[in-house]
Amino acid sequence: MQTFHNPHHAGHAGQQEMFRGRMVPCHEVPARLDYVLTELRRRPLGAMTITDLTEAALDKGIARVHSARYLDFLANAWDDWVAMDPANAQRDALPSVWPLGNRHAFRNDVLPANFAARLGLFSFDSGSPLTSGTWAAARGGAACALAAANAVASGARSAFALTRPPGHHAGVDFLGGYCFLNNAAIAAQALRDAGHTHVAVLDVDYHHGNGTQTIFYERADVLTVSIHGDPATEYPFFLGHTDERGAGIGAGFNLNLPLPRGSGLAAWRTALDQGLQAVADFGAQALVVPMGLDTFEGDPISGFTLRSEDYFAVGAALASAGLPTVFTFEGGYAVAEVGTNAVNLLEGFQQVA
Ligand code: Q9C
Ligand code: ZN
Repeated sequence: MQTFHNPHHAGHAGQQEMFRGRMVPCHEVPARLDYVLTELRRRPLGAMTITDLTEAALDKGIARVHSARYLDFLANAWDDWVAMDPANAQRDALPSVWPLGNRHAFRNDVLPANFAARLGLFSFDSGSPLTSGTWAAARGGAACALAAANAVASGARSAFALTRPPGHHAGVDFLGGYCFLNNAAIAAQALRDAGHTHVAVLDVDYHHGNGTQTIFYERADVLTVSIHGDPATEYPFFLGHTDERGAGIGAGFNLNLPLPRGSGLAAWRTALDQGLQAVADFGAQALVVPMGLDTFEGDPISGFTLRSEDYFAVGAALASAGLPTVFTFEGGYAVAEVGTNAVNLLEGFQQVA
């Protein structure tokens, strides 16, 4: 399994996130990726590569998923933030005002001239700091996702996009949940564009993959499945329920498998089998796995109880789908264990594949 890793990831380094009325240290830190790289060097699964995708190919792949208005905002966000106040150069950009979504509240069609308002327009939480290196890091991650999709489209059994910030909470035109560009969606769309007629996304991060769900919600060519903490009590709260099945021609092509906080391996594996059955029934030709390791028992912000050794079986079950598979690195905040857990999953996959 070839790994594409992102040399720009460490430029995205938030200081603090808002949590219940106070600022707390960021959970989504550069060391997360370093632990995975270190473990992959100790237990190699294949070549480790930095992608040499052209800027033009990268722009094209990103624009297949995200809106021009949002990309323009992201590309200029840091400069606009500093232009508001030179002292902002020392502070992360975080939103503090939002337009809501219902049509009897605020408008979202008029682009505010004020950057703080624009930041709110394109965000859904105050836990996702935007920093000087965020755009380069997010772009580098999208490049990894595209390179991984290209490798799989060219015949590789699997490929791993090892990058941060993560992506599965980002939508067509919004950031949130530590995510800016939706790497998994970019990979899925690239697989479609490479000729795979049916692409499935099976999201195993602890949190519902709201961005990916909304991106493909009205499409029948990309099945989205997510196993996650019940949004009644767990982030991102406002999406991820079982009655969200897709809309229009996409009706029937979204499957949510929420589990109560506290769920362990047995319940989780039952959900995984349901998800894999849906992928098989769909007739998927390729699979994208947004790979969050925040289902781990030691995760500081999550509520499932998978143990490190359980991830071998998770990887093996994913391999049993028998599909060309792209993995994207998503959550997992038990920093010292995230490398072991990620490589356990990928090694479990590779041993069966
Ligand atoms: N103090 C991903 O796993 N809220 N995103 C956490 C904890 C945000 C998780 C609050 C969680 C986002 C990619
Ligand atoms: Zn997560």
